[in-house]
Amino acid sequence: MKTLLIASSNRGKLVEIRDILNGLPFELVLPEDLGLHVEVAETGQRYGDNAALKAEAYFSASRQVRPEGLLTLADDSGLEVAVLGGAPGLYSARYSPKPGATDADRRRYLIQQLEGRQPDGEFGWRASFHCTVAVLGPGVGLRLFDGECPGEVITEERGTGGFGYDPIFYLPEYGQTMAELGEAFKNRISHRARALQSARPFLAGLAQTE
Ligand code: ITT
Repeated sequence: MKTLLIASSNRGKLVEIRDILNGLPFELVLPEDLGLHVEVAETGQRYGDNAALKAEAYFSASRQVRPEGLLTLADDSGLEVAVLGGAPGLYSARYSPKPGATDADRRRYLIQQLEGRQPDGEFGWRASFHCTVAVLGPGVGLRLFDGECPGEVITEERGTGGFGYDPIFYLPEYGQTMAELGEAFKNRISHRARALQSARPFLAGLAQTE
């Protein structure tokens, strides 16, 4: 079975990617399984640029394990809030001035930025999650796949599932936050699920090749 390296250091993402890609004939490996520690400067201006930077860095590091390198999949994602002009967007993972900030700190910081701003949604502030997945490998040129999931940011934290901004990201359609949906359902409708669903036929094709 072919190996697919999941190029991320975010545990929440790793768990979800593993679940969403379930059923594809790949052995999924994580950087830690291979003893790889890769730091990537996310200097791109778009999710696709950063996803490509991550895929390239991990693909290149995977040559330590196998000379031709491993097929590699990276994810760059973020939350865009309309009244904040699309912030935190590309900076979602770094959106708090506090050193060593946690996901909870970033959620609090986001709510602070929204204080005093008129809600533009039915329940809070209109927002959407974005994800771009990059795939790169030996003899496989870079491919990008996008996914989006619209919703609203609310001030009350609800639910314990998922990670990041999930407890304050409300989906009016389902009457729940992303953290209340449950893993299986989030992994059908999330921005990451949508990006990976569109990558699936391409990945399935690669699994057939020698
Ligand atoms: P890697 O680069 O190692 O994959 P990262 O956390 O730095 O991990 P990103 O630069 O793509 O990854 O930042 C994405 C951030 O956007 C993430 O840290 C969360 O704060 C937020 N985010 C992305 N997807 C999310 C999701 O499904 N639910 C909640 N928050 C999410």
